[in-house]
Amino acid sequence: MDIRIPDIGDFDKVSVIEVLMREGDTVAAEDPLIVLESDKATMEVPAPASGTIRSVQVKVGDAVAQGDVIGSMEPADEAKAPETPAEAAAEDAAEAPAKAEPKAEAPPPTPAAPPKAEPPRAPAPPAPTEDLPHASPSVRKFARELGADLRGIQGTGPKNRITKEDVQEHVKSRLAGGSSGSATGGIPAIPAVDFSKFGPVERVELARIRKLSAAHLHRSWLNVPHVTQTDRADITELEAFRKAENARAEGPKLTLLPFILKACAQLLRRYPDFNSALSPEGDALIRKGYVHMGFAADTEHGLVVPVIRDVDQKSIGTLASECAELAATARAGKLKPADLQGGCFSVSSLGGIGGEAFTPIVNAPEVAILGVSKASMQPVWDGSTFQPRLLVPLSLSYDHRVIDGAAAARFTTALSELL
Ligand code: CAO
Repeated sequence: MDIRIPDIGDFDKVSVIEVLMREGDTVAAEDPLIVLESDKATMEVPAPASGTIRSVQVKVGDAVAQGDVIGSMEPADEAKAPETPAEAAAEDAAEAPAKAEPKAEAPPPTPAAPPKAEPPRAPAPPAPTEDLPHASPSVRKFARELGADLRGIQGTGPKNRITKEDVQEHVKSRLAGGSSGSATGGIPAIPAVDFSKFGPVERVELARIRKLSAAHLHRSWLNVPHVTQTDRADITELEAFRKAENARAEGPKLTLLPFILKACAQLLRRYPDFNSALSPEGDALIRKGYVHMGFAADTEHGLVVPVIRDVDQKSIGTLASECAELAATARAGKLKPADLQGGCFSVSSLGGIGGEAFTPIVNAPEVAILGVSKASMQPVWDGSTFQPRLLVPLSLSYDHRVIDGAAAARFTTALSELL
């Protein structure tokens, strides 16, 4: 049977960039035979049936269109009883291509095979073009042999082409149980895009901290069913107190953060599920008898979350000093591993920057994180009139496997009252 280019969409002539079949090859239906590349993308032309390639009538660089013959094949005789001697003959023919020509012209061997007068079975439509990342023919073949899906591999070659080394690294990482940073666990990868096709681009390597936090955030995001409960706390009196304390110019500068840490610490004692972790088997809660809390600090190298020990036992002033010290150490890139460990709950404050709400990612294995946005004056109805009050938006994200919505609403309500 002739092997023809199937429907390839609106393309007139498309370049052949790879020929994967050779005369005498035994192929299974849907095996890729050649690879085409248009100015938009790449697509594979699959074998219309299982069988043996008899001739290849196309080479790299040719331009082809729908219906063009690119070769011929002898379909495997599926209907034929396995014991028929013809099968052995076909195998012989595969090993002796010179003798194969007459066989290719022979009438279909069994009625089950498509009659010669009919068009060959329509090949499956080519894979969606944008999905296929850039890689050379040999790399594609190499990846296929190793069973690696190119769509899960980030190319490091020119224009993000996937190299043989990228495939090797990917396979090594999968064998080691790691992630290459792309798709894992059946999650479809985001197709690699050659952005330079659309304009100038520049590659900037990620800082080590960003790579580490990226992997950690991705893990949390994938593992934890997140819900975010929002609320607003009236901190008018707290703000007056904070300003008065700061005006006395004694002790460390008080921002809102130490007050929030202190209030959350009390609530972690009151609602111990928030101060717990899910056991690895997911069948128990490990409740912690200590209250260590992390706070997100923005540094030029990326996000870090230093941990303050025993927050429930420290004064606001001590917490303010420790926050300032840890934030400065973080920004100097001098945190020690111990400064980042042991947290039970995290606070991410973007209040000094702006925003009304956000959905922080739970810092797993912790089970909740509080996001704090920028406080602003708002009119609040007191029963007879609107009063100008300072409200701070709170966004509590939690692991819904451990915490119910009602518990989360109780937590934010109690936090508002405490503040
Ligand atoms: N609403 C209004 N103003 C606020 C505020 C809030 N919720 N929180 C802080 N501010 C004010 C502070 O009072 C301070 O103002 P004054 O100088 O007039 O007193 C100013 O904003 C700057 O505060 P700060 O950010 O330096 O101090 P902080 O204690 O609030 O926060 C730290 C310290 C380390 C948490 C913060 O600097 C930081 O890095 N925040 C970013 C955290 C982050 O990146 N989170 C996202 C993680 S997920 O990507």
